Formats: sequence, structure tokens, C-alpha cells
Amino acid sequence: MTLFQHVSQHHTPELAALITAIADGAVTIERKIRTAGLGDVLGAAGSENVQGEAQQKLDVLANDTLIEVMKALPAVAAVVSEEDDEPILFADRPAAKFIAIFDPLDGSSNIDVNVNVGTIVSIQEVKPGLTVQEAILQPGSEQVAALYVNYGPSTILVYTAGDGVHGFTLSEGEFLLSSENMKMPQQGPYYSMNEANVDESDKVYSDAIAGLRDGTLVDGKKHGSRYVGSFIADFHRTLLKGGVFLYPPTKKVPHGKLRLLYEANPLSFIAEQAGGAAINGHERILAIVPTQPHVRTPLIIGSQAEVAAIGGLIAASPRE
Ligand code: AFP
Repeated sequence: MTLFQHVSQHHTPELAALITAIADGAVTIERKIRTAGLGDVLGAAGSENVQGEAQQKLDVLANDTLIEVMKALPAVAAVVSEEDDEPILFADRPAAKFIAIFDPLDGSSNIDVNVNVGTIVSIQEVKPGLTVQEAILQPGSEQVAALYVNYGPSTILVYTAGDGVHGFTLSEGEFLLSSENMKMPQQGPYYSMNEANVDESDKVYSDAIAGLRDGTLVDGKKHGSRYVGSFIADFHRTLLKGGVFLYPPTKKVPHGKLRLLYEANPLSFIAEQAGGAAINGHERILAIVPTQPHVRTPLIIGSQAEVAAIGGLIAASPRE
């Protein structure tokens, strides 16, 4: 079954068209990534995004591709990109109801070394009574849909629109259903964190990692370590195998590194729909009301058992 058939069977024609259009954009991005070493698309673009991060040429290309695709859809009221300072509002479409919020190429600093990168998209709706600006800043619990594309050995698209999590594999330009109703294991074998940051974070995080390693934190289960440094790759493994991914606050990034709207919200929606959980240490990610589009958050996401155990440790620890 194709992605288009799947979304058309389960969702409104407008939402089906939107998800399919994003997938078409991902196919264009995928073609550039697959042959990146042969063209002039590797390396830095010489610019910085609003977060002060160096933009890669492929960041710019992926961003332009998704914006073009969204512009062509009359149902889209605005696009909000991690790469752009301000949301782009389509003011000439008062009846348009969707807002596409995206990180066009997550993990892009990994492109030059041929490691997985991804596209992440969150869809919000302009509900009656809300302005577009207000709709952009709704909590993640209000998302209509979320999806990511993992450009890895296979290119996999995973989406939820609130009725389970479904995976599709790219084959000859078409996303074909490969895993329906994906479930995250309730407990898993790995933790995933940039451990170089462990002394830069509150002690509770080093205690959590020590407890995962020696088996004292979750049911005597000793966890192994996996960290790609590309969130989509680390999340996709966590979805399939279980365990936990953490990016805590550090001295360098006291509010966390990952972005609430572009990264944490969509993947938390997918995690919860698959039976997993996601918190910022103190509260559910999907309950956080964003103050501005580029806001960051600490993130603990993965299997129920690991997320609950780390959340419990944080709740019991004195605030530093
Ligand atoms: P880039 O897009 O700049 O490569 O950042 C990737 C990312 O936001 C996310 O994909 C990773 O999980 C995280 O950063 C890795 O951060 P560290 O390099 O600090 O571990």
C-alpha cells in the first residue's frame, strides 16, 4: 500500500494531501542526499540560522524544497522552519487551516561523514477563534499530525495523525507501507546520550546513566550505550528497540539543545502514539505551552519504564 492510499483511507482529503506533499518534498531531498558527494551540495553554506548554527548547503536546499511544496498547497496557512528567523504566513489564505512546522534537515552536521540525517514535521491546526500566530504556539498535545523521514540505509517515513504510528519505506520514488501500528517496547536495551556532557549537567543525570549501566535503575536491566548524534537516527532506533534518549540541560545549553516545536513535539507525539513517553524532566513534553517558535527544551524520550524511572529520580532529587 502506498502512503497516499494509507492517508487517504484514514484521514481527510486535505490532511492526506498535506502528508503526501511533504513526502514528495522528502523524495526530492533524498535524491540530493544520495548523491551529495558528487555535486556541489556538501559542506557549509557560509550562513548561520537564527540559533547561531552554521547552515549546511543541504539545510538550505531542504528548507527551500519544503517551503516550495507547502506554498503550493492552499490548505497551508503558514510554515515555520527551524532555519528561518520568522514564520512565513500566507496572508492571502484566510480559510487555510494547517501550519507546517519543520526541521528540514536534522543532524545536518553529519552529512559530510555520510551518517543518517532526517526531516521532521509537526502539523498544527488554526482552530476557530485562534489567530495563525496563536495556533503556532499551541502545545504539542494539539498537533494534528507528526512525521519524520530517516535518510539511512533505507529511507523510512514514519507518521502519526493520532491513530497509531505507521512506517513506510521509499522504493523507486514511492513510500510503501512497511510497518503498520508500530509499538515501542515498554523497556529497552539502550540509553542514548552525549556522555561528554555528563559532568556539565545536574548530578541526577549522571546518577541516571550510572543506574542504567549497572542495572539498578530499571528492573535490574543493564543498558548498553548507543549515540549517533543525529536525533532522527537515535530516535528511530529507540522507537524500534526501546530504551531512552536524553538531552539534558548543560552548562552550555541550560534550556536543553533540542527545539520544542521542530524536534521534541513531533517525536513526542509519535513516541506516545507508539506507547512510549516523553518529558522535559518535570513535565510531559506535549503539555508545554511554547513561548516562541525557536524555544528549546531538555528532553527524555523513549520507553515507558526508562522515562518513568529517570523522571522519578529527577522528582526525588534536590534542584541544583
Ligand atoms: P545538527 O543539526 O547541528 O547536526 O544538530 C543535531 C542535533 O540537533 C540532533 O540531531 C542531535 O541529537 C544533537 O544535535 C546532537 O547534539 P550533540 O552534538 O551536542 O550531542
